[in-house]
Amino acid sequence: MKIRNFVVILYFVSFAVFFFCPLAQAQYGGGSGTENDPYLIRTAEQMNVIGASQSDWGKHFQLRSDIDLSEYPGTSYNIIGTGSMNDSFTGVFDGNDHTISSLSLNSTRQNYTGLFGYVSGQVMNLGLINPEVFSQGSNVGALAGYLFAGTISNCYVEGANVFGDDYVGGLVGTCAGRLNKSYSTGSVMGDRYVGGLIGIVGDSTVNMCYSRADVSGQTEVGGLTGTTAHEQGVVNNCYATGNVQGGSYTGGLVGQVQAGRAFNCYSTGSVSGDQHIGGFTGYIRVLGSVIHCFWDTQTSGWSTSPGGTGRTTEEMRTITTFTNEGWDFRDIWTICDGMNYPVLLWQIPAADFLCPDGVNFIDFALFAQHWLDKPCGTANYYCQGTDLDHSGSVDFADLEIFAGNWLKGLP
Ligand SMILES: [Ca+2]
Ligand SMILES: [Ca+2]
Repeated sequence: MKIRNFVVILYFVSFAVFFFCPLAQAQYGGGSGTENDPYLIRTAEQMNVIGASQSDWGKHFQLRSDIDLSEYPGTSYNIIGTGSMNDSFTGVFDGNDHTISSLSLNSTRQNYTGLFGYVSGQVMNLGLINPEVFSQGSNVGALAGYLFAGTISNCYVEGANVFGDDYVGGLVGTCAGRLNKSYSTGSVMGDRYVGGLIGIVGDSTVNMCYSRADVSGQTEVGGLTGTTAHEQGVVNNCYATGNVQGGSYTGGLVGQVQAGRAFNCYSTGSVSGDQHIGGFTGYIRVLGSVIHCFWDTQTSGWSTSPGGTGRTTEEMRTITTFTNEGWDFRDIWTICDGMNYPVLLWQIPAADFLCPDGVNFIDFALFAQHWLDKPCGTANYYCQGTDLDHSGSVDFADLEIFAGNWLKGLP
């Protein structure tokens, strides 16, 4: 009997060990943190655990729902990746096309402030809605304070309210990695190196990004970035439309091109400041270059810029202005010729069938015209695109997608 009891107890102990060990990971919504089985994040509480679990900063994460962080205001949210290299987020965070809203940070001594403080891993497919970030330190961005040798792609911040000291950007404070297909809207304020998307571009490649954020600062202030500061730094196929208010070294796209290059970019925002101001950039140093770039002389209020070519609003809305300089309107850019400025192909919302830019009544009229049409397929371009889910017919499922895109993509 005794042996039998022992076996029963052993059985229960094994049972408990087997089933309760995974509770160690129950702080997340599932997964084991590997590439094939990432930790799943479903709640604000789970999101806030990551920053407190430094041993997980090299793991894989995936968002499984939209998250509202408003219950973690001030200093209560745990920033992920708090320091420099040794305290960096080196893992992979896949937002899975979800959003995180109401991130609210108020940091006084922290030197790397954002949803992520210091990133040398990957962050992708994530949207931040209405973040409020306030820091009395440097390297401040709603998504990441500092990106070092990592990659951020398909990320955005809408309605940013970002305030910091130096190296302040709507999305990323200091960018010394790769930033692709990302954008920002809202407002950004700082002292030095302040940009709508990025505070400062170091040894970095920034590709197909844009900013509509308004920017203000003291020196090195730009619609997209405050400064490009490294010989290897490149900003390719980007644009900025926000208004820029600076002191010195202030421009519609880049405050100062210290080193590196801006290539195939444009800006349209109004620019104001005291010294070294220009429609596109305020100043270009010897190691810097601006190639095939433009700014709008009317909306910027500037007929001069040390780099770029000034064009009227009408010319800025004409495709040949850009194709004459070799811009790619097949795979990278698109334009409603004569109506809108060029935009990036990747940013066009699904239901924006017709010009002008944005999903409005003109697009709806085409949708209505194809209502209940079938069959839709490759032969008729899925009923001119109105079979949004490619199901073969235009019906309520497509209407739901259309409604979800309503008014998106307006200039
Ligand atoms: Ca449209
Ligand atoms: Ca359909």
